[in-house]
Amino acid sequence: MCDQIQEYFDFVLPLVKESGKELLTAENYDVETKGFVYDLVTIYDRKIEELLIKKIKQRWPNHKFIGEEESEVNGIGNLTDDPTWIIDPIDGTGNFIRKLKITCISIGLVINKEQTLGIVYNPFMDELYTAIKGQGAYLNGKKMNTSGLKDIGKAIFNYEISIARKPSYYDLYMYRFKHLIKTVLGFRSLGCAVLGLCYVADGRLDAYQCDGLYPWDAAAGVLIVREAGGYVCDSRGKEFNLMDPNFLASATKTLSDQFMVIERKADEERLNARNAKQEFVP
Ligand code: 2AM
Ligand code: CA
Ligand code: CA
Ligand code: CA
Repeated sequence: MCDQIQEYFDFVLPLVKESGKELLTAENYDVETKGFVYDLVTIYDRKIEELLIKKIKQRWPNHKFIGEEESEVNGIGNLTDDPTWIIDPIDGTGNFIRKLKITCISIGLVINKEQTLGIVYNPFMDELYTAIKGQGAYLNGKKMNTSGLKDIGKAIFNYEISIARKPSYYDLYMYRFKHLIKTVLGFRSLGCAVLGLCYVADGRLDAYQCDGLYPWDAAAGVLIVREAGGYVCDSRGKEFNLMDPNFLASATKTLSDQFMVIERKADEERLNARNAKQEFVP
């Protein structure tokens, strides 16, 4: 099994790197929206995903795929026990369009519903994050570890605040923000879910949280955080679910528990406010 996963890894890695290099010279392309004004897509998102799927399918015709752009057409299928590649051809499309160099290509492989490998490449910084389950996580070939932080008061915390644009997430995000801004050392919002996770893995960030995402936003990155010694749970402190990805990824379990204490207070306040509103009959 190990040799087989290594074979998958060795096949896909150059495809990801070549696709990444193409982004470096991208100019004069159209930007479309996919239903919401903030949900952007370019020819590069589509081309990269198509290429990865085509090449892997040629080599392993039985493999399955869950990709952001093909899901627009086919929907997100159920995750089976078959080897399934989960692809975000460009994560941080908004950053890419504005030449903000926090953007990457992300691919993860899930077998028997277990995350087995993750490859993430940011061509603009020439940073390659990789992990194979049980073998650690690497940045450009060098073993990575999280910061190991255990004190929320010293944490640099990344929170994907732009998700609060979705009306169903607005209150949740605002209450959490209100409580956490007074607690953590620093707040960031990078606009790239996958690199947010990778930066927890390499210790640039201490924690990263996001709700309302999709499998491709989390597949490779969550494995990379775990292989770097980090702790990942869902946004309520329960087990992370790849097919309904909301998560808190932290340098340590101790840090994660500290976040959960604050967030439970925020949630309580939010629910009380909602109940009070509902009870008010003018
Ligand atoms: P994307 O760039 O692949 O779309 C901030 O926008 C982060 O949230 C990005 O990682 C982005 O991924 C992700 N995201 C997930 N769903 C989104 C949505 N509906 N609109 C914008 N960003 C979304
Ligand atoms: Ca997108
Ligand atoms: Ca994404
Ligand atoms: Ca994307």
